[in-house]
Amino acid sequence: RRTMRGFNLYGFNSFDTITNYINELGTRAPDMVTVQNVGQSYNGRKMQLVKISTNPRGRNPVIFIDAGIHAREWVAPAMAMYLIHRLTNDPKARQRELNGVDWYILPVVNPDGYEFSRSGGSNRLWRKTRSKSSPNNCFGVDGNRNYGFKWGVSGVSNNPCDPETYAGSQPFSEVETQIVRNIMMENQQRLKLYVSLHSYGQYLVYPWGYTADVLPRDWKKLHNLARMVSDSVVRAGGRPFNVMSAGQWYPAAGGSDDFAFGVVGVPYSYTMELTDGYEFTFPDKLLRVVLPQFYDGFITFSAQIKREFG
Ligand code: ING
Ligand code: ZN
Repeated sequence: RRTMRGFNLYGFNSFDTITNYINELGTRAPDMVTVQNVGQSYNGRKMQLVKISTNPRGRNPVIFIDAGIHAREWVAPAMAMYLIHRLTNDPKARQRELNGVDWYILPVVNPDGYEFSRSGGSNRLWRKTRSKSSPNNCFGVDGNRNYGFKWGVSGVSNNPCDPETYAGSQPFSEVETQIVRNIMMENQQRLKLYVSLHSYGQYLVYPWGYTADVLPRDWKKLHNLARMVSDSVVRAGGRPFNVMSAGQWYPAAGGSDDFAFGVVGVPYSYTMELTDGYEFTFPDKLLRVVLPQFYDGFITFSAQIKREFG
């Protein structure tokens, strides 16, 4: 279905198309949607946070979703946009997932990398940001190794030319991870659930990512909610998620979910890896099948946040 200036709900939209959609939504539904400018990417793309709320008090628990820290994982921004669409268009959402819970969504954390990956040819599998490091003139940092918690201790490269897991010259060297950190810190008190959307394998993982040897004290709460989310996706016809700590999958430090949990104090923090079987080139034809299935997982997330913090 096509809505709003070329935006394709079941497609991989350009960053500009996504930005236009967001701004139009803010104009059309100002009672529900607030668009906040949160800064500019390394290459100067304007990044906007979509705040969706039907609650007047301004004291509700906040769910923060980000997507697209990894350039090539196109399903993640598509899911974020589908979430925005459903939350603002589904009449049931007002009584259900929006009732008593505010949603903050940043659909493309790494717009420079996303557009580089979209530009075709050998760039399709680009993962990192597009910042230039000196003196070697290589490009990009792995945003999900760049956060300031146990930075660099595992699963990283310190070579700026490594195409996958270069952690950066220091924690938060990247403006894009600074932007996400600032959103978290500004909303620290109300932030109760953070989900970072990726797309590689069907995994729903929680802290700690930096090690396989330690679990958080209340890991069972994290684990049980992830299982409930997975079950609701299965009930909607989707495939189950592999649920474990990120480190049990493979240890990697400097991830956003560890930072949210360990530094910001967000009680529920996850990395959600959407779809399996297609690696980084999930066919757009199948988005209309999987996005609604994943959406049911977010209904389950919000029900728990409302029960516990509403
Ligand atoms: N996977 C994640 C990555 O950044 C991950 C896995 C999650 C690692 C959380 C550390 C913390 O490598 C993908 N596909 O990006
Ligand atoms: Zn990823």
